[in-house]
Amino acid sequence: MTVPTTPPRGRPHLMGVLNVTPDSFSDGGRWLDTRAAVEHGLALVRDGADLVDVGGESTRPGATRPSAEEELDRVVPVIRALVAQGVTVSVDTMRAQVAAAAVEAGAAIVNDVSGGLADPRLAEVVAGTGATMVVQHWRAHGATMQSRDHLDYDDVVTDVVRELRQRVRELQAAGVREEQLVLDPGIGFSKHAEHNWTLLGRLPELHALGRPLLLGTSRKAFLGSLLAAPGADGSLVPRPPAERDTATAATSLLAAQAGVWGLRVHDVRASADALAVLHAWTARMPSAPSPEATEASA
Ligand code: PMM
Repeated sequence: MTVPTTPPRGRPHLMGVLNVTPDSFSDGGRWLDTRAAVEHGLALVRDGADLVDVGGESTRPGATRPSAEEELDRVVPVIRALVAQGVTVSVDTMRAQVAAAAVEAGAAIVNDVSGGLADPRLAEVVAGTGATMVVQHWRAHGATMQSRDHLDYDDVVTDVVRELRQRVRELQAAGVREEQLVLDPGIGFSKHAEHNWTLLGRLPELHALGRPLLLGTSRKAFLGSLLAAPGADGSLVPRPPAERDTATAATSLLAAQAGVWGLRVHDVRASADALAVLHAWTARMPSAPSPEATEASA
């Protein structure tokens, strides 16, 4: 199943994050039990998620990888149960074996943060199943992604665009159709805060790649450092992940204005609210089509 390139209701797709992991940076361990994970997935949909992204491997800096079996055990039962309830599911995996089992269980999207680099066989799975694939900019696994050689850019936007273009070419050579691809600059993956802000400030250059864009800013460290405040000893302490949702919703609003296809967020409700405000506001601007026309075309 290919997911439409035109987002619903005239706003970006909201992709709710469901990490079935013990160690993700903001919600590790909370949804490790299958039943709790499925309930949380359904709650994300009630909050306004159009897609639920189920992941069994934490990609945070320094994370160690689970085995393929562990990853399968975590994600497949959750995907199957959510699909049975009519949810559009994406699987957040870098492994071909997991992608294949997830699509078999009903996932519509393969969200590979490595863009097909970590496991070259993943492209064959995507080509063979016709699933949508999110191709994220990536340079290395969590253990080394923030090492000095992986943070080396001449110009972060030009370099990310070039590396993503190369991925698209290689995936097409492996049989994936261009229409299957959604691209993602990989906020926080081999990037310092300044790199992340530069990418966000220059999104039109990423749009020039000609494919829909997904962004994952939710609760990430660059927001924590933006909102840092002095601690008891006077040194700056980053805002903790669970207190970054208002800032995340602000990025969602700005990214929607910049025309992205999708937003991957933990707190779906906050971003859905921000997008509702944006829609109500811009629909009444003199240059906008009437709100009724936008709704009719959605
Ligand atoms: N970020 C994380 C995990 N998966 N997928 C895409 N496409 N884009 C992202 O930015 C992204 C991702 C890391 O965040 P998490 O540990 O909170 O899931």
